[in-house]
Amino acid sequence: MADGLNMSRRIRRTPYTDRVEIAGVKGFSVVNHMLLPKAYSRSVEEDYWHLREHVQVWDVSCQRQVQIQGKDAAELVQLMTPRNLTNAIVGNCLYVPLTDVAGGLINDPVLLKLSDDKYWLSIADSDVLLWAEGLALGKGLNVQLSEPDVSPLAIQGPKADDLMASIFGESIRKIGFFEFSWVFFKGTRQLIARSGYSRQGGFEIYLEGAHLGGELWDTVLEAGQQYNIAPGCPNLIERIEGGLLSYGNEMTRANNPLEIGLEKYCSLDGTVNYIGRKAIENIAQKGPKRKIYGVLFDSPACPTCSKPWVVKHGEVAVGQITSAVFSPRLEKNVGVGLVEKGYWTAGLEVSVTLPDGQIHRGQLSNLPFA
Ligand code: THG
Repeated sequence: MADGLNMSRRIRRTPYTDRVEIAGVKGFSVVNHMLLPKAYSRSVEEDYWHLREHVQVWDVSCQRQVQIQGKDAAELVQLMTPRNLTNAIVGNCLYVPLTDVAGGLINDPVLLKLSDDKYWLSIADSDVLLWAEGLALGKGLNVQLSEPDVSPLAIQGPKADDLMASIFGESIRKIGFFEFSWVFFKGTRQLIARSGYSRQGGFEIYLEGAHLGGELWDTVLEAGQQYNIAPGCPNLIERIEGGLLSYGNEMTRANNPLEIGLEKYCSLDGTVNYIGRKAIENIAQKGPKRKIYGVLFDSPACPTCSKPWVVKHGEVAVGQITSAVFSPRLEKNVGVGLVEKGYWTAGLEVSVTLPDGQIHRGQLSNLPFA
C-alpha cells in the first residue's frame, strides 16, 4: 500500500507546516483539503502516555472556520443544526451536529458565537462552506460567508494550563470548558478556547493571520520546554478511549445524530426550526435502529480499521467497528461503531472479524471506555 502523499498545491499547507517538518513529522492525513500531521518520531503508544502526563502542541489548522456574518447569521446557523441555540451567548463554544433534510449528518463542528451577528463553525472533514452558501442563496438570507485566515493550534495535556498561563498570563486559567476569550500576541488580538480533540484538557488558539504561524509555534515550544512539551497530533488511542467521534469514520450522511449519541444536542420539542427536523423527530419517535458502542476485544494488536469490521453475537452480525486501536492501558483493543437494536447491552459477548480472517473475542462497552 502506498504510504506517501503526492504533495500538490491542492493539498493545502498550514501556517505551521514549515515548523512541523523541522520537528520531524513522519506522515500526514488530509482533512478539509489541508495537511494534518499524523505522527512524529514516537509511536502512537508513546504519544498516548506523553499526552496523558505532559503537554503537546498540535497543528489542527485543518479544523477550518466557516464564518457566517450578517443580519441573518443567527437564523442560518440555527437552520443548520438541531441544537437549540436560543440561549447561546457570546464567548460560548458549542458542539453542534449539522444535518440534511433526511437527518443525515453533514458535519459535527464546534460553533463559536463571536457576536450576535458573527459565528464560526470549526468544522470536521466536509465542505460545509458550500452547503452554507447554497442554503443562504436558496433561502435568500442576508449573510456573508467565508473561510477566514484562521488556523487553530491545539495545546493539549494536563500541563496545558501552566504552559498557557506562562505565555498569555494568569487570566487564561479562568476560561471555562467550551468557552473562549481573547489575548494579545505580537500586537494582534487572538482567540483562545478551552477545548480540543482530547479528554486530557487544554486549549485551542485560533490564530488569525497565517504570517504569525511560525512565531506562535516557536513561542509555544520555547515556553513548553520546562513542561516537557512535544509536537503531537490527535491521538487515536486517547480519542477512542474517550469516546470522541470522527466524521467520515464513525458517522457519514448515512447516519443521524440520534444513533451516534448526540441526542442531547437535538431539540425534539419543536421549539426551534432546523433542516432535518421532521426526519429527526420521526426517528426519535420510532427510536433509532442502531446506536454507537465501544467494543473491547482481545490481543494481538489490531491493524488500522480502513474498512468496517463485522461484529457478531454468536453467529448473528450485530454491528460494525469503524475505528479501532490497541490500548496499552486497557491491554486490549478498543473499537467503536454502530450496534443494531436488540443488542444494546454493555458487556454483551461479541466477536470481531479482522481483514486477515482472525476472529477476536470481545464485549460491548459504554463510551467513554472506563
Ligand atoms: N476542535 C475544534 N474544531 C473541531 C474539533 C475540535 N472540528 C472538528 C472536530 N474536532 C469536531 N468534533 C468534536 C467532537 C467532540 C468535541 C469537539 C469536537 C467535544 N465535545 C464535548 C464533549 O464531548 O465533552 C461537548 C462540548 C459541548 O457540550 O458542547 O469536545 O476538537 N475547534
